[in-house]
Amino acid sequence: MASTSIESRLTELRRLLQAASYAYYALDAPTMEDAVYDRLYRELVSLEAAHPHLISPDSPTQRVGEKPVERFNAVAHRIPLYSLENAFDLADLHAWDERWRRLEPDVPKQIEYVTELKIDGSALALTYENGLLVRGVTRGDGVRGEDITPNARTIRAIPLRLNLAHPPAWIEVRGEAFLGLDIFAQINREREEAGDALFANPRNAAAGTLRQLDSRIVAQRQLDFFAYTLHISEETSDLSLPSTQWQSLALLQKIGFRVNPNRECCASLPDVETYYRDWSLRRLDLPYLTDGVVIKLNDLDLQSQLGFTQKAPRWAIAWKYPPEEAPTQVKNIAVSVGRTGALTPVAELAPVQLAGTTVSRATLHNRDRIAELDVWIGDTVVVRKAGEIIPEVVRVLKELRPAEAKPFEMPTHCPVCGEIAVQPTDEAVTRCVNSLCPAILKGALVHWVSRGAMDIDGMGEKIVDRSIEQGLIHSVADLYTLTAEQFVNLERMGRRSAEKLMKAIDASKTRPWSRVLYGLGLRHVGSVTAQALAEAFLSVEQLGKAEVDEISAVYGIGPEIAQSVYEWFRLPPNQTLVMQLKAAGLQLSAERAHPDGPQPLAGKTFVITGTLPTLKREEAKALIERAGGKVTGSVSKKTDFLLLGEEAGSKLEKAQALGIPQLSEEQFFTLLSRKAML
Ligand code: 0OW
Repeated sequence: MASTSIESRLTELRRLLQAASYAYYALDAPTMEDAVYDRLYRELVSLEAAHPHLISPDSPTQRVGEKPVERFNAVAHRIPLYSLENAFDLADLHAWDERWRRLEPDVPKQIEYVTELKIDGSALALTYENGLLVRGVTRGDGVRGEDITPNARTIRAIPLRLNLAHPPAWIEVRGEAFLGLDIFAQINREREEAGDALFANPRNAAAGTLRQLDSRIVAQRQLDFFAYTLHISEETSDLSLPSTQWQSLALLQKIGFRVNPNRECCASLPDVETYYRDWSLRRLDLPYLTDGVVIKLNDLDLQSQLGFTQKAPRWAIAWKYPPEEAPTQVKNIAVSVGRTGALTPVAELAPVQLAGTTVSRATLHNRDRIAELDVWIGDTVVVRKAGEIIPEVVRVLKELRPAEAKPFEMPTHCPVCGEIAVQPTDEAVTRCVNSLCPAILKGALVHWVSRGAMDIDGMGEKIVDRSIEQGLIHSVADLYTLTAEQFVNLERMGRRSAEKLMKAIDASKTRPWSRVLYGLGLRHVGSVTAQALAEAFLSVEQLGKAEVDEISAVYGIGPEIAQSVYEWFRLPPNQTLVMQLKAAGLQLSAERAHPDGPQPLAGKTFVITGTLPTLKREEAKALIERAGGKVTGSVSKKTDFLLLGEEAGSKLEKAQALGIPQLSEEQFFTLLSRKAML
């Protein structure tokens, strides 16, 4: 193609893709099938790859950075990013109204208020110059925030270029970045699996994600965004200065932003109250968290006359919804033992309706919390679920304590294995430290076979439980000495599935060293940390010999993790475990222990998508596995290559988003032969 026609094709593709994104995100009215979007996106990617000098910053392919940044710079907001005064009941709302009216007594009684749902996320300020996104800054302390532009660019609901033919020199847009409830639950499931701490609620998860140094992780988290404030430097032929908040919201949508649709322009405070009451229940069906209603005087001139207090605008107020709380009775307090041996007291409750769900258990966290609450078995307590997905006991209604109530004592021994439980001095948690404790062993096994670790299909929780109960397994190494007969003897395990399970266990021996390290379940060592450690220490011997400061010298590894790793390798049962795994032939070093023929793809994970020119998918899979590689069904940050055929699906976009290299079949063969010659 001649360069002009390439340029015009590139411009056309970008325009088509941007229009489709605008319709999908800003108007909530998709105009293009995903498959069509994928095809155009793929064409744009390959055209840009062939002509990198023609890539423009607003191209949809430029949303994800290549590698993590060291840190974010602090930036002063051009206009402070204020917070909001709170109202907790109708009286507070009227008090606010009287307060601002005392400052502007000439304002007529009858004026307009705009009501917006208060999104429970993290505020973000975006700057556009000549219509292009140039900066994204977190709220910070309201005066200065962190410049997290690479992360803002990954948020699909934030346009890289404004939908304006003649944009003003400068536009600033503010809004709330947030995580939908189902995305939030999925992120916590992944963190649970990775042994990382859970996010307490979507707000923390959004704020934490915005400040993530690696924008590829941000891109995976699918942050969303609702805009609510617009500042412009001057009018242009296609952007007139708004005179009300209502017009501002409409303009925000027009120029390319997602604006919350559940907004209203109310003619009086009683209408505001109606809106607040209507949404107090309806909001529980929304796919994102809200914690109140933001009420703003609609007239922008009046807003600027009223101005701001030290911390918030005088012309707006947040009428909060009370956290979801309900009283119920504590029937019993049970202690569960988690994968890390932590003894967690849980209140078993009389079932109660809370935030649209039936709650019958609530965490009591640890011994200290129980003492603080002074909760007894039989007490009536108030349970709360205000955005935190795990309900918790807030307070005890002591005046309702029945005569038969009994105080609860945290057990001194593990309820599962009977060994002494310890409470490290600097921790609130009580922990079982017997690495052979069935509860710990069960957690260790479930973790070991999980997808992110050794990925052993067919070893479900039931089989894990039965294998432990019947004394077949005392450590994860025992998996590799079991015979099919032993599995067959587990009730309801047929010969075929026993054989299949044996194959899956055997196949897990090719998992790379980093996955084995992650599978061992060292405290604070999630999958990302394990990868970093395995790249820094190429074998288990190297890591086992390393001093704390050598370990903490690895990028992203803090002293706490380093200490935990150092101590783990000095516990005799763990040293025995490592020896057994080595004897079983697992990958305990980055180089392949016993290569049987060339292993040019050892430790590499592939995803195959689309129809390859000559190879069938099964053939490609066999080639990869014979060369020591692994094939998985979905693209993730653990994927090393995407083997790309025709009519590839959305896996391509995800690979793009994660910066994962794509290979044509031809490049794949070259890789096989080239590496084989190394
Ligand atoms: N969270 C929200 C929201 C909203 C700003 C304008 C000036 C001061 C507050 O949905 N819909 N509208 C505003 O208006 N702020 C909101 O959230 C605030 C921003 C900073 C702290 C709160 O998250």
